[in-house]
Amino acid sequence: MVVQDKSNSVNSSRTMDGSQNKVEANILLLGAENVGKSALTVRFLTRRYIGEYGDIESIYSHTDRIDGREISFNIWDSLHPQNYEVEGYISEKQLQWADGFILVYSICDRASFNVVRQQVQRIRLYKNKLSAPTPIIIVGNKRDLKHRRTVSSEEGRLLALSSDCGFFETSAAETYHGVLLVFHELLDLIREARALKKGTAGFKGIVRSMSAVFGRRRTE
Ligand SMILES: Nc1nc2c(ncn2[C@@H]2O[C@H](COP(=O)(O)OP(=O)(O)OP(=O)(O)O)[C@@H](O)[C@H]2O)c(=O)[nH]1
Ligand SMILES: [Mg+2]
Repeated sequence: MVVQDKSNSVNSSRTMDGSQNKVEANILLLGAENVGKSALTVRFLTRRYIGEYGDIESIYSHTDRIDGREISFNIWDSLHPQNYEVEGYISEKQLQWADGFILVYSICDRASFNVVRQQVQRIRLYKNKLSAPTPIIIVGNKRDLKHRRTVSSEEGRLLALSSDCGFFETSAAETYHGVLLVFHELLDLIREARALKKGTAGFKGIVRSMSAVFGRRRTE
């Protein structure tokens, strides 16, 4: 198992004119075994589908330019832990590290859909103190295996709707474009969440300085 350790995300850096030019996003792929987490990651990074990926857990860094802005993706392709009593276990370290989550299930594997359901709940529970909702995209993978489908698109969409997540069905085996959409949509959600957080922080700052002023007046 190879896990490259990285400190928490550096959100952005500023150029000389003050505009934010570089964006960094930590993306964590979760889900049950064999659902295609590595296939999706490798598709996004290399555009290729190689078929077999082995039991490797890794954090990959990948830089891209989107709409003239440099985007630095850190992608943690996780392994589903064995022998944990809690179904859908996510470690504290993973929860802290990630700016956004891709929760993957296979449309042919109902048990993997239940794992995603548990993982959404765990993330929402852990992060519910934050002002902006944590970005999550639910992905039903192996769409090419329609004849073996056991989870309907509606069920996937409903879970996403009820838990404020994005939703895609993809086939890492068949398309690069669909996979690209998933990562780009998550990046958009991460940037929106950061903007929202900044707004709230600004408002909290105003409230704090007002109460400081009123506090001082009372003691004068
Ligand atoms: N038909 C089909 N097979 C897929 C697809 N995505 C992945 N697979 C296959 O499913 C198997 C598991 O894929 P992985 O990407 O290794 O799955 P994983 O979730 O990373 O698995 P672990 O790392 O062991 O938890 C491999 O044989 C892949 O080739 C897909 O979209 N369609
Ligand atoms: Mg894997």
